[in-house]
Amino acid sequence: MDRTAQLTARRAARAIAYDPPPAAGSLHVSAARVLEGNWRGTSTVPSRSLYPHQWSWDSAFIAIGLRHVSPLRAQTELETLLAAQWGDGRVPHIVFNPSVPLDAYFPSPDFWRSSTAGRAAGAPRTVQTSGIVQPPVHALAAWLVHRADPGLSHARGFLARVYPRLAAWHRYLLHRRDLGGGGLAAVVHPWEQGMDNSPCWDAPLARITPAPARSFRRADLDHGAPEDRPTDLDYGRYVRLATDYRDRGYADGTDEGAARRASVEGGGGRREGEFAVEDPAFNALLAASEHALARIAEELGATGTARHARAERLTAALVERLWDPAQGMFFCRDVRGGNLIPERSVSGLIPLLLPGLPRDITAALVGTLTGPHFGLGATTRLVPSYDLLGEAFDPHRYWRGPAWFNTGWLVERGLRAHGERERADALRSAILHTAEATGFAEYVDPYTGEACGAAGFSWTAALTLDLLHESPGHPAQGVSPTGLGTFDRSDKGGDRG
Ligand code: 9WN
Repeated sequence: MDRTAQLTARRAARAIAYDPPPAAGSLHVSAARVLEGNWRGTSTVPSRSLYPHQWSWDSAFIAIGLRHVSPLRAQTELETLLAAQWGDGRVPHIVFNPSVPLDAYFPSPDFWRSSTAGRAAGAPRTVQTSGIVQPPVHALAAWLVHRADPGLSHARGFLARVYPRLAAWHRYLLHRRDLGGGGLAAVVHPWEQGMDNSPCWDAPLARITPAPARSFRRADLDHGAPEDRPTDLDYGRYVRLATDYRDRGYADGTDEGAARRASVEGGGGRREGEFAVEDPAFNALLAASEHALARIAEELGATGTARHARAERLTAALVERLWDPAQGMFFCRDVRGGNLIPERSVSGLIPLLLPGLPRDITAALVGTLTGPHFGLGATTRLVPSYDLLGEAFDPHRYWRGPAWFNTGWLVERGLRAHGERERADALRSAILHTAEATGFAEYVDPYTGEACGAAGFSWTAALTLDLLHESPGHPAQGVSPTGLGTFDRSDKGGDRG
């Protein structure tokens, strides 16, 4: 059967029904049990087998769910991550657990050498981390965690302690990472964007000379099926990019001083990174988090006006630089090539999360989400990570088609924020059913819901808890769907102080 016939047969076979959400009680208990099992004392591992350290955006999603079980642990999760922040403001994508053997995950601390190679950029001395970043979900998470138990938060001075770190983190992204000069942050490695193996990276990665496969040993293949994971060639390129960045002292394009210092200290040349991409989800999360940071500032008695304005500027820059009206979605921009990358990824739908998006854009995004490329409510019940009709589509391979729960959660929030209640309810219900049926799988086949990757995955359990507790009839403590309050046009100039 050719590809089109296969797709038609699948579509015909699958009538997408709306099932009511599963019973909350037992699902809460099993989700909480996953988080309990993955808790390591001050933070949570994404997966016991595959990812045995602390990951940055995982921890933000985990904290969003953990707040419904233990607000104290949720605060601690974020504080542990932020304690490993670098002097230049970057929040590393991995904080390593020193008691885990080096060969349990690759690349390990001896590859990143953060405390030496990252010295000029202000890497911490006592804790080992990676040198790249992940999407900035943290201020949003901190705000939601605070709202879950404001009394505890005030008593512990939670917001006052995390605010300066979150502000420095956003400053790093907005200044050091504006590599395209258009007001958006660029990622310098596919791992930074979080959707590692997305077809969006294929073209910019093709320019990178891969590190030889024999020069490193992949630990992911000890746990994951090779046909679901990135190829050795992809890994060779990931390793090359990370090695070059490390050898430049983790200096960014605009960070000449650090590059010079690294060079003097024997860190290698000052060659600019060959990979730089402006990604819609990364920047939408930055804008959403900037709104959340404004709320935090207001809660601390300061004004949030400038931050809200910055979030609106980011939203405008997203539209100006990454929106394609003809395709009805956002695309990645290859900063080195100067062009939009014509691959449809779930990342291009995530700006739906933003309250300040013009109405014609949100309508077009919903059209694309429910149209043939993503099929939500027609051929799929969860949001695929990549274009169902794309050349590179594969329902099982990492970020090249399967549905993830964090992106589903973001799209659900976006639909709800823009008044698409029925679609949001259906997606919420599908996420809850699938999480339960798969034992909180890392990701699933977008057509069949078949479990893929690791089981007992932390953000799947955490976001299940969040959807259970933020049920449509009972929005927790009056928090809006995005957790940001209402920032639509009618609200402008409201309580921003
Ligand atoms: C590299 C931990 C992380 C997630 C990413 C996911 C995967 C790592 C890997 O696992 O990435 O950071 O080894 O593939 O793609 O989104 O944060 O769960």
